[in-house]
Amino acid sequence: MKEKIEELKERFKSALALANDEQSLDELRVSFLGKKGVVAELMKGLRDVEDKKTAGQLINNFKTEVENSISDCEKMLEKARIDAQIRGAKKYNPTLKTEDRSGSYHPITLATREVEAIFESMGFTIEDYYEVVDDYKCFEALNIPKHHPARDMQDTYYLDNGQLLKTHTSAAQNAVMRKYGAPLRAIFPGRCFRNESTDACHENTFFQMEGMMIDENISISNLIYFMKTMLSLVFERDIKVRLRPGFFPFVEPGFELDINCLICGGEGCPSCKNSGWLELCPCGMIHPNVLREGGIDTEKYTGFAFGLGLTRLAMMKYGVKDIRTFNSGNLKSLSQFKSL
Ligand code: FA5
Repeated sequence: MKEKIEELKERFKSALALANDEQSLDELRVSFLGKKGVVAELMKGLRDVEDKKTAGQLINNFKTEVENSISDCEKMLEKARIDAQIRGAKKYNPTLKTEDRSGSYHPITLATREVEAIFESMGFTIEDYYEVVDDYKCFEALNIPKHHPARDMQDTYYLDNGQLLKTHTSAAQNAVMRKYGAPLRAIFPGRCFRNESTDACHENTFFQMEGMMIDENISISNLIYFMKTMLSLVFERDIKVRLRPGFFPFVEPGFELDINCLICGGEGCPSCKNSGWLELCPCGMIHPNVLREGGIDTEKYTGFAFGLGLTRLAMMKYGVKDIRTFNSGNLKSLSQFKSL
């Protein structure tokens, strides 16, 4: 039995060296670990062996070795796939020099237009809204009364007359509900402002795109469908996303939708605060208080809303490592997006 297993080990090693994609690795797994595979045959053969205990141990060790090698190889293939995706993405090059002085669209404009076209094709209207709003629109209409702790998350810049620079595109939710009533499907991109320290993934001035869909029988399945469709069309490839519970007073339930950082492939870097994940698009089912405040009949209608971080999306899409590049006004950097 010992010699036989040694021989099988050699056979497995040679076959593993040739398995350079998921399909061949799967075939190898079936041929060694499947119901009618090599290990199963060895187990059957135990019947005719005298020292069953020793032979059984040898077979089990061999099985564990095969399982571990296949799992290691799987991880390597997955890493190689992600690396290739990152290398293949259109990359921003901070050292590129250009003599061309003609104008070009800002990458945020390009990303905004692309996402707008995607939602327009799914029946959403595109709305514009103010940058200076009042406390009611930014907070109170969104179920965030004065002195609610959720306000601490979104400090902003206040004008002498009590108005403020909007902290999120959700500030337009109430106006859009009042404009159209239900049913509605709308997106509204806009510039947002927050009084907070900047780093590679935080700016004090950045863009979001809000989306809302209100109709009869709208559920979380609709929300997930639209989020998945949007992300696969924007990135044109499969990307890893994770959905986790998130608290926002204007949705119930609420979720954080993160994407695997495309700058480092999930290993952790300054662009994702070393977590491997980037918060991109919080979302959830619109809270009944918010619907009621917008004049919507909550007995009949439900809806979802999301707040896509457009500037972060542009970072990931174009491989820009530091969000502050976008507001830098550096023509050498920004003119690279001309050809897109
Ligand atoms: C909000 O602003 C909520 N209004 C989003 C929302 C809408 C939730 C509708 C539920 C329903 P948050 O503060 O997490 O949530 O910001 C949303 C996204 O904007 C973040 O995931 C991130 O991608 C982006 N963002 C937030 N702050 C910054 C910042 N300082 N710099 C760059 N992007 C930011």
